[in-house]
Amino acid sequence: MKIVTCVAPVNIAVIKYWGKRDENLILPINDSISASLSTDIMCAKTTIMASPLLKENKFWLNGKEQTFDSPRLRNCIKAIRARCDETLPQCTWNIAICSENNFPTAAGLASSAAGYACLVYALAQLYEIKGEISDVARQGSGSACRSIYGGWVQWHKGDQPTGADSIATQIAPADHWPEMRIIVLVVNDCRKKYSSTSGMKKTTETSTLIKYRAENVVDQRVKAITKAVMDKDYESFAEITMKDSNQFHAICMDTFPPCVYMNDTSHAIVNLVHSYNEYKKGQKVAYTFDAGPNACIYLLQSVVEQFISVVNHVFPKPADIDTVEYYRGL
Ligand code: 2P0
Repeated sequence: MKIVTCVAPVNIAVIKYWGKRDENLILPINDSISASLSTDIMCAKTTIMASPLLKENKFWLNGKEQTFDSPRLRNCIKAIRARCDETLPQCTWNIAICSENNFPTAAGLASSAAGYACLVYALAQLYEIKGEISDVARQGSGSACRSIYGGWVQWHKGDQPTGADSIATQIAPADHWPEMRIIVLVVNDCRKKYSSTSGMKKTTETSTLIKYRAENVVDQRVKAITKAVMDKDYESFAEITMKDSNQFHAICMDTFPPCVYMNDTSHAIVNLVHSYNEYKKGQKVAYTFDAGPNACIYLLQSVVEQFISVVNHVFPKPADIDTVEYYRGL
């Protein structure tokens, strides 16, 4: 019998992934960039047991048994097994997978990213695989390839039809910018109305703006934000982050029928951030929203205390926002 346990981080994109050029291999139409959060607050944890005594493969997610026939799960296992030394005994044994997230699943907090990254990393440990695995995590969920690494991470869209070059690389480790913090303002922790997968499919089928973004906007933003991260230039970083979030949601609105992920509270947070930045005479706080209403706020440690007190003043508990849930360095 062999047992492995791994944890993987949640990542929050600052240049968004939205739209695939290949649905099966999960190949994106543009590069994306994210930061991975520290795993001691928000993470996925997966334990896998391989044993000759197991009669069949088993999978539990957050304590609930799941079927083993999800094509994405099967693709990940198949791709990892293709890289393993078949003479290892565990290659012939059935496996039991137990995964859990310590944060709301499918509330736009990248649960599938951390979950698949963790699963693929744990499988790689189980089958003693060395080398690149972000391309396998990508086949579980696109954004999962970025959660294979800590710190600042770029997912390169790649050019090859096989997806071999559609991988993630680390731009800088977490300790490169130790003052950076992320606050997640949990507006709503229900499951989202439409999944990212179906939303982005509808976008690529119906939006004209998405093509403009992929061809004319993203590459230049990737270069500029990479430079901002490397130079620790917060103001440039903040402006690009907010503009990219806004463009992503504009494209969601350009989808037909539209994918509406942000709600009135989300927009109130946007207004609050801009008012705060105007008062401070510079970009001191940056929001970004994924496929849900929750706000992720990137800011420097020196601003955290004041900004949280402003949030608590404007959204007193227990009003629209449940609470300021987490804040943490990368
Ligand atoms: C991102 N999102 O870059 C963007 C921003 C949501 C909004 O990556 O179909 O769950 O599994 O590849 O990875 C969500 O997309 O979609 C996502 P699939 P995934 O973080």
